Amino acid sequence: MRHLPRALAVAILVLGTALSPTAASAHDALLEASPADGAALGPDDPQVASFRFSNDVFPTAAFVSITDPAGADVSSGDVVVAGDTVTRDFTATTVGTYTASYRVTSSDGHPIEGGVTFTWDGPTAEPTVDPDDVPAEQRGEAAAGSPAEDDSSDSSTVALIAVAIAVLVVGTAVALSASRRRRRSEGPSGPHNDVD
Ligand SMILES: [Cu+2]
Repeated sequence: MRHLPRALAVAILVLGTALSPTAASAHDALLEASPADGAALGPDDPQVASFRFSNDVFPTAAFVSITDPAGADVSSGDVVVAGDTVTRDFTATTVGTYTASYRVTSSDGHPIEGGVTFTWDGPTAEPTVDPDDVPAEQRGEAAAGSPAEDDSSDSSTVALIAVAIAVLVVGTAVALSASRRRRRSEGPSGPHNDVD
């Protein structure tokens, strides 16, 4: 498979050299990349990588691929060659650094390759949320570190205090009603008067 484009390229190179003495003097250069190298894409930016060269590229041997932060290929659809520009769609779903690479046959018959890296910031700011803004229960589930332990001991202390207050309230109510009952049943000639 790899030999066919190369043989074609060599044939075109020979032909091009024969027709024009200056054709092979220098191979084409990348003039513009989109996204630009180092660019930061937002959620509304088009998910298309394109490369524009100093000359038309050969449509039969043009490759463009885009990889996500984990190195997985997230290119979609076909490589589209339009004159001096090659484009390909991609689908970004993971926040992080992406690489868009190209390999095309330049007009002098030489393969040229390169690429750019850019970041995709994602649809929401969730990954950069301050940990303090996350509810304690979620943090406790997410990590078993010391902050989570502190949170759970805090909440169990609160629970203990709540139980203690409940016991106190119920106990006081029971004691009050018990003493009220006792006073009612004892009356003026109760045991206390006998002791006196
Ligand atoms: Cu060249």
